[in-house]
Amino acid sequence: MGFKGKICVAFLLLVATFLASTSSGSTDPNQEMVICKKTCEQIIGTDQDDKPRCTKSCEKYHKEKGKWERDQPETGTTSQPEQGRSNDNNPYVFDHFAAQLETERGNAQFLQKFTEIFKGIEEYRAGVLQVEPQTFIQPNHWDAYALNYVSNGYGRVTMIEGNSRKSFNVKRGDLFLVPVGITVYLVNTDDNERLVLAKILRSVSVPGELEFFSAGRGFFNAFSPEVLEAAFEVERQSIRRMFGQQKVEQWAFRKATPEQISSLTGEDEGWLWPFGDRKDKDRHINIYKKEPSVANENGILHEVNSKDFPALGDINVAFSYYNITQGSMAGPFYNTKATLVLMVSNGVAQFEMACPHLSEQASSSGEIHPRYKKVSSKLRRGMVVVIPPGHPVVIEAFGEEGLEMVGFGLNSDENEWFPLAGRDNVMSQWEDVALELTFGFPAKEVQKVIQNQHKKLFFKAPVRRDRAFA
Ligand SMILES: [Cu+2]
Repeated sequence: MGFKGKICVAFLLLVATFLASTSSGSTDPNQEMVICKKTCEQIIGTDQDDKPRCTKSCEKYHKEKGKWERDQPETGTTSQPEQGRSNDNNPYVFDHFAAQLETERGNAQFLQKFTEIFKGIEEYRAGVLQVEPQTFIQPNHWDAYALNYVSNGYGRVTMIEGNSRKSFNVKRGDLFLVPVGITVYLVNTDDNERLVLAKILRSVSVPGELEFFSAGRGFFNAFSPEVLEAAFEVERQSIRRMFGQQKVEQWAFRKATPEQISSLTGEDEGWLWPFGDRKDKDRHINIYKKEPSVANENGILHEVNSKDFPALGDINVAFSYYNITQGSMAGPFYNTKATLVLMVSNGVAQFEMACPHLSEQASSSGEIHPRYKKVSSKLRRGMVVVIPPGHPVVIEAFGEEGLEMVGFGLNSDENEWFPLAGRDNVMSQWEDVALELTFGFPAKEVQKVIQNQHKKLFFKAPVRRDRAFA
């Protein structure tokens, strides 16, 4: 029995309502909006000030979604999934994280395991950790590497590696890696802001199964008292007082006093082990430390890979952060090797992706064309889309605000991404003859199309009321 403990009754009700509303097929849009708003109250959101913004984004999302669905042609696209997990038509979209643990002081939520079409990334799990102000998370260790991106708030992280201890402060924009099995504790040091971490874990035991171990949660209780007496060389009474049954009920999130917090905070501390035979790798970095990889009026891309932050090599994940201007889009582009897990942290997105997998399924019923199915969906804050390697994709900031997305590239070792339009696009390197033989037109005509756009990656999005290609 591991990290499966308490699930908030409210959340169960929420899920039950959601499933009941969707089991009969399409969801009543009003009902869906109610659920979205409840989600703002209960699971999504970063701080109190964010709730009205979240609620407003539900309204926008449903308005845009309704418009978008009316605009969709009858065939050739897959629809928005209506359940908490990915649905059969669109296995790439996950519409929320499931709470594994919900307490007054914070919660931990994970996406379902990656299976079937996501072979090759089964070891990974995506999650979100939310910690209330002035809250301490008791020391624990996991059977997984954990890469954390601080998407809101302020905290202090401490890791124990053998005889050494390292503490550092984190804030929005920081990435930090907790190596597998290393004891870590964490405190939200702020008085008002909720600390929110977007997480990718990579299991080393059973693929995709996560187990965590915490002394505060009571793993010592699994042992016979006489064994503990012998191990600690103390009397039974001390053992009872220290590891007694009442401790089992305590959960890892604990309210800390201002005095406790101030004694836990301070400057970043280095390894205390003087002769460090361990790799003294930096465990944290700020994504804004480096210049953005791409920046123009339509968007900014920040990327961190294992060259910038060697600790990422341990988990084989690269990080990216897309900030797409309102009315703009990113792509088309594709990743050579990595599977990109994109989480919407703000705004409403529409993605379109060319997928040969789903069209293969279609071809078993005799249909051969089109070879690539357009997979598309609207995404709002708290939703996740998974883009497999090689798949061309476009992400558009939809609606009335900009779009922010946190991206984790899984199996990123030696991964590259290539634009398929605009500056540096793959086709711009092709020889004229290759262009002619591919498109069946003189190379000059093809060049006119593929070299017209001068921007890189981020472009102005189409005007949606005039859907020439819908
Ligand atoms: Cu596919």
